[in-house]
Amino acid sequence: MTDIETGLPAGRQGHLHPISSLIREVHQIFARMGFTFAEGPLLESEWYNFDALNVPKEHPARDMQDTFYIKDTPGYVLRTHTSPVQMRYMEAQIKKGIAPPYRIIVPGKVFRNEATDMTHEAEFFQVEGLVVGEDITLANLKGTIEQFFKELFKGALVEVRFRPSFFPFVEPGVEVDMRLVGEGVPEKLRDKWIEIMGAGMVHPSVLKNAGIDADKYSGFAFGMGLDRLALLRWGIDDIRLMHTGDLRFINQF
Ligand code: 2U9
Repeated sequence: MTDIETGLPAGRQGHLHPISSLIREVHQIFARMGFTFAEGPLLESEWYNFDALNVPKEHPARDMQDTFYIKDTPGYVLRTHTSPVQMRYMEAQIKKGIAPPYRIIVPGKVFRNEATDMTHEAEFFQVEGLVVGEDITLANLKGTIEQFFKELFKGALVEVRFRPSFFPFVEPGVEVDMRLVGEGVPEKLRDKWIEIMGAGMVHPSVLKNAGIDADKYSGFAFGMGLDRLALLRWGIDDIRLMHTGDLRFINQF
């Protein structure tokens, strides 16, 4: 017997890494809400990674301690978030003469120059989202995020709350907490508020940098760490396991 998708002998066809299967699941949920998928380069210009996103020149995130700069390509960095992809997407749409509404979901690897521990890695995966249109509000953001977690943690009652926060590319910015309630929720997670993502209304300067009329259009954006989401989803303790390629870990999925 051979596997119909891979042509490999049954039982030898392998399986998806937990991060890959999570990206697919996230994509499917957002696709049902009308989002499409976008990707972009890992080596990114400082303009798209920082300037266009309203991150000031003297911002601490730009420090050598936080960002990997590339000697051979001055002015380029290993992207520290997937946000430059949304920037490139909006710009490309405008150039093609396609006005909002836009709805995209952007998963991908990002890099931070930092010490690793149980909950931090120098390379990790993010998924970000962007919606731009007329009369888009914080209420649309809340509804979208609630729907997403409801579908991701099926069988649990999901509550979402916002706390005010700051990110240069959004105004207002919020930290998003999630709480899972119900019998089916693992003891470790049940009834606890968990900080799960950052989000906010796209800063008007960011829309303008993409060539969008910020008086006519508004938008929301959100970002979360996929590795952290995978830890929650499957009750994994150490984020570093995600990138070891250790088969004793991988084969449990
Ligand atoms: C555009 C405009 C705005 C994306 C956003 C966050 C807040 C955020 C972190 C969550 C955990 C990154 O993986 S993490 O460390 N992200 O808090 N991300 S708003 O905002 C955008 C993106 C693109 C054009």
